[in-house]
Amino acid sequence: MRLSRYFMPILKENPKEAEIVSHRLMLRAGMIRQQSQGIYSWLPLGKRVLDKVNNIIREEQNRSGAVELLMPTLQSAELWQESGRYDAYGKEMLRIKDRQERPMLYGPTNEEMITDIFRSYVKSYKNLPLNLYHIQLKFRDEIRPRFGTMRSREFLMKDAYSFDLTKEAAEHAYRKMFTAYLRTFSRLGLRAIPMRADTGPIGGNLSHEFIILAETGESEVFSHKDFVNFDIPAEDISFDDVATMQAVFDKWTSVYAATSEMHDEEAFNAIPEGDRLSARGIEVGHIFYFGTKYSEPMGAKVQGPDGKEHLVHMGSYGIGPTRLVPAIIEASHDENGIIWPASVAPFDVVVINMKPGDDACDRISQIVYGGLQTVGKDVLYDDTDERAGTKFATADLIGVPFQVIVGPRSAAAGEVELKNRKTGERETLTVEAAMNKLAGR
Ligand code: P5A
Repeated sequence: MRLSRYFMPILKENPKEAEIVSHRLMLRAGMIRQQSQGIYSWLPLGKRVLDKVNNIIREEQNRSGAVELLMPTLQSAELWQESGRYDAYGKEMLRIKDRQERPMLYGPTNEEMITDIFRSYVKSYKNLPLNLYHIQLKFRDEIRPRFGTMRSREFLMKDAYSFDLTKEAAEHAYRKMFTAYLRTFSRLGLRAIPMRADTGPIGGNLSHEFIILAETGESEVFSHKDFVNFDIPAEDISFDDVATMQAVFDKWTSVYAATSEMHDEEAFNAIPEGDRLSARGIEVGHIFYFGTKYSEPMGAKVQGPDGKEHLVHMGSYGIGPTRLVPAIIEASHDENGIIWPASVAPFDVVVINMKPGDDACDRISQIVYGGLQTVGKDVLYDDTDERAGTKFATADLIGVPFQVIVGPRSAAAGEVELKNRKTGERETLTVEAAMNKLAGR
């Protein structure tokens, strides 16, 4: 992508409304724009990051055996009247009427709708286990939307829903998602701690929030320090093996961790003082097992091996991609801007042409830009006429992992400078050496 033809509205000044660093940097880097309170557009640079986050989530959901579909944002009130949540959900639900005066709502979550899909098609235990997910916008009329897309009113959620014949099978489904979440957050460059959590309006009594530690987090959390050293389950782990999933779950729940709502002061104080972690955190995922809470009122039953009808046991599993993007920035930035983990960086490399119009600079920039694209890299080519200082500041602000700096003197000698955004390390290399180094990453 040539920067001169891209749309990346960088702000020079710090936006006044931004209270936390991720919000400030997302606005300054031209990633998002507020359209009305708690409702955002994702501008091209932000959209690239969001897509990469979604793809990692999708890969790990698929790996664990979940199946993707897409449900609508608008739902009929009838479904929610069946489950009994239409009245219970309160003011957070945006209620709408269509032209026939039929009550509709903008979905804050999809337990009812997925249960309706399930009951319409699945009639036998032979089609279980089943886990269906989608990545779709939600709306919750939060009292206090704040911190940009960290807590917004319209936000993206990956929500998965599992269906099983028995409680035991449903608990295995829960542990599969638990494992998939550990892998997902790790691939996003985050260390998330699963914590026993309150279930709120979703219901049930088994629930974990996945929390990443950050000073600006909205949740107060208490845990054992050991989590920092736990191994992340490997890519080839067997999701279908009950004992394997149980072992991952047991390990990751073996030491104390809880949010303030579930905090047990006595259990926490039993941890040796030096191993206690009392901090703030950001909830990036939340999983629930709620048994027959929805299948019972909505009549979602399958025929079991005994020939009898059984209510299905369900769980639901949420991740907030539009919250994860700022959460990643909270965890990874410096005074000059964002430092993206390679897995979600909007571009892999930015080629900075210091003097567009100079033959050697144009030629070498083009070789690097074209060559790296050929080997599958996402490359941003800064071919604009901005001053050198501005170009460097922009490259640092948007946090692309590598910068290839093409200046007139080095270009004439067939060399470029390669800068690592994270370490700040710079080295002068021949064009070929720089390209080989970047292509190999
Ligand atoms: C689980 C999936 C649920 O809604 N039903 C379907 C269950 N869980 S939850 O905890 O309420 O939300 C899941 C995740 O969505 C993100 N999230 C938000 N992100 C941005 N702004 C918000 N206002 C917001 N509310 C929830 C969080 O990542 C949460 O863990």
